[in-house]
Amino acid sequence: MRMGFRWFGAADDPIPLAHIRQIPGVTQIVWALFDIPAGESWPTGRIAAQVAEIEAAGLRAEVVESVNVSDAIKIGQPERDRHIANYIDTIGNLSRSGVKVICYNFMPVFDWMRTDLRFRLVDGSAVLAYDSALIAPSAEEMLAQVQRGADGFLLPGWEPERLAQVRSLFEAYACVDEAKLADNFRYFIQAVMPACEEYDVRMAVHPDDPPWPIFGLPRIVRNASDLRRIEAFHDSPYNAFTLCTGSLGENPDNDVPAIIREFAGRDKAPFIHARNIKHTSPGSFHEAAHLSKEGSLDMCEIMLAVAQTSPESYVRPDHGRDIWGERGRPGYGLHDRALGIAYLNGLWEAITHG
Ligand SMILES: [Mn+2]
Repeated sequence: MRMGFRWFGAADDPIPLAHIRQIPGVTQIVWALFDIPAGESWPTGRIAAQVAEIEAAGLRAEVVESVNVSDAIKIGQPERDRHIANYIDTIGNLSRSGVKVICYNFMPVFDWMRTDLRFRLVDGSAVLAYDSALIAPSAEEMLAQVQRGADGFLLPGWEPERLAQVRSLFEAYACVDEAKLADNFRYFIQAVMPACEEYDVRMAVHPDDPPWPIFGLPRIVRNASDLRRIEAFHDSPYNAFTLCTGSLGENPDNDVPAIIREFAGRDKAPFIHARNIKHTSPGSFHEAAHLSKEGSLDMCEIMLAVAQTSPESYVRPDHGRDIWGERGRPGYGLHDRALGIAYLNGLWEAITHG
């Protein structure tokens, strides 16, 4: 297990690299250049500067999350070929700075959805929550609701300039059903795979969050059978998955340890997001501390599956709670993610101890 921590860059993340370096076992920063719009190429100089900053702090920068896939690629618009050429450029540029894994998603319009970014647990901590009864009647209202809850932080996947056009985005997706989205996904994967294989950079698609359709938009990365379909686009370790235990686990029908065993067992899981969630009612959940008994997922069984099938995978805690008075970017504070890492380290040591 190579433990990482997601970081939003010195200008936009209140957590200094020096503090992350002090969390036992963390060797990797999971990073991105958040200001570059989807569809554009990431310049070599910008990449090298960011990697140098991370390495100067005594950490490594082998996992990027995310290089976003443009809506034109997802929709299948004419400019997709230019965007794919830029994506291929980015793959080559990242490889020259030592990047090994690119996490991305193939969700239309919304990268992820919650109805409450500060849901209070009984212990006074705050977490991200999704209550199907609280989904706003329109995407615009939902968007406003989420942005109000973000306290001015830029949320990954919720770039305001893109979402300002949410209505026209919905219109553009009107002709994209599940089959069309899957066709466009296949087209993208088959186009980038030669570069991934040449440059030794693995694509790792993140599951849909939540793993069911929202606002009538199709979702095609929801469960094991969806992952098998994506795997068949191009069967190679370079066409792989970010197995996010929380996103997959939000649907109680998904057996998360079994999914890890299946796909990591075929060397298709270079990156794991470890997160616990608690099911509340059908279609609803809130996030939880990493400890198994605080949520609905068996985190020990999950780490055992990783240890037995893919012990070299990159792992990061996913979202954490807001605790101890910290008021950070929702889900991405320091304290509870550090606690999550300490717990995952403990599970790992117990599981792998000779
Ligand atoms: Mn995740």
